[in-house]
Amino acid sequence: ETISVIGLGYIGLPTAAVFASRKKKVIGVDVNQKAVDIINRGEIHIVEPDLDMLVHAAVTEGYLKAVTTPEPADAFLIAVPTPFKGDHEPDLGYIESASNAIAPALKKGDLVILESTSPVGATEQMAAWMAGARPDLTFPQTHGEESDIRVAHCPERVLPGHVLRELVQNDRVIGGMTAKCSEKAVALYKTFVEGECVITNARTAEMCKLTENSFRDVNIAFANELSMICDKLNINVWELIRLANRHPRVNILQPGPGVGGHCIAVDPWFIVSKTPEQARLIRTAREVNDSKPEWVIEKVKLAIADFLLANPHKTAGSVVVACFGVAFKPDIDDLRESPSLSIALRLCEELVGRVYVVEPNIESLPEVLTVLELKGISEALDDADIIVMLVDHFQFKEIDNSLYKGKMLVDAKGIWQSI
Ligand code: SAJ
Repeated sequence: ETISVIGLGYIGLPTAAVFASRKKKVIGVDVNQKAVDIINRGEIHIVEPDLDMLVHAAVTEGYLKAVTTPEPADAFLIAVPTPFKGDHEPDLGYIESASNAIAPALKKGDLVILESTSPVGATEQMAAWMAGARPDLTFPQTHGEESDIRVAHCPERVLPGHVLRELVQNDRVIGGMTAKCSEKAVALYKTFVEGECVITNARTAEMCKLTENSFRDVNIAFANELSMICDKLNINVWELIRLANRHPRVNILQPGPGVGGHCIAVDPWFIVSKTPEQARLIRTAREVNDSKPEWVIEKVKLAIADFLLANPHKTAGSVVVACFGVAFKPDIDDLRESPSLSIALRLCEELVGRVYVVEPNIESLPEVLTVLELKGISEALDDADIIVMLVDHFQFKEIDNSLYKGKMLVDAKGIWQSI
């Protein structure tokens, strides 16, 4: 049995490597020739703990190879990006290209699984694209249980930074277009999934993944809204949340500088775009979370004004602002869609003084970010007039309070509980 994984990114590559580690023959497909070359050397082009070892072993033992054009296989897993276009409309362009790319390689009896997080209806659309490209084969939308090709949606739900563990241990939602499609998909995932494989239909599986991330987004928005309310009312939101969470049925999440990453800030829009009139709370939660970076920037500007008032010998141009943390969440090096990074960049653009960033999880900034000055913790503590705490990395929690003396603090994560 050969498994082909289309899209060798943050989900596809770990999935391909885990199948290969179970001694399955895996063909990874990616349009990016550079990524393909790196993988075929037994190396990786993304950051995920332990993935390098797994890929290295899989490639050297001959279970995993990467190519740019799909080859015949028994199961095809599609793990390509599903971004949104300008007006928060999902862009299924990558799924369409992947469907058209695998179509020539399909044969009777094959299983095609969509893993990408997708708006409701995307799996049926994918099957329609494949059917259009291969009129000689039958698909579930027209031939039900008798179809030549089986199609299912099995969304991934792994947490970046813990992908290899969660791939194996999490329960998996399996949404076949028919019962046989689901059965075939369960048999495939059982190769490595130790969690339960729970069967449903494709549309419910699509909505399930969107629901999970929207649930988290709405809950984070609640915490972020509380932080802005408490600021107006002169109440410490961190203490407030700690107290409220002592209630046995209350469990409020933590406010922050906004919501980052490539899932939680995107997926709720897939629900909103399908049902704009009904999805009022989900849309508002997105707007609340998206407004938080701007709110933090205003706080920094107020802090600078206060600092200049208290230090009349200083000029705006000589003020040093240090942003602590630019990753999208604690204890990772992932800068993608990071609200703290966007705050640092905006400050850099708008302020006349200097902007330092402190990010213990990276050694150097990517070239596009070199407008920012990357500094170590102690240098930033020495030089900064204003400290903006944006990510609760463990290294920042360990900093001794006395080292902040005389600085203006803007704390979006409650490390010093100042805002
Ligand atoms: N955040 C807060 N306050 C909190 C928790 C998180 O502000 O109390 C922020 C984080 O700082 C970050 C953002 O939310 O900017 C998202 O972080 P996260 O840890 O909640 O989630 P992700 O994006 O790393 O991964 C999520 C997970 N989904 C859920 O927990 C429901 C993961 O299981 C999914 O697989 C992943 O999205 C995905 O790929 O969809």
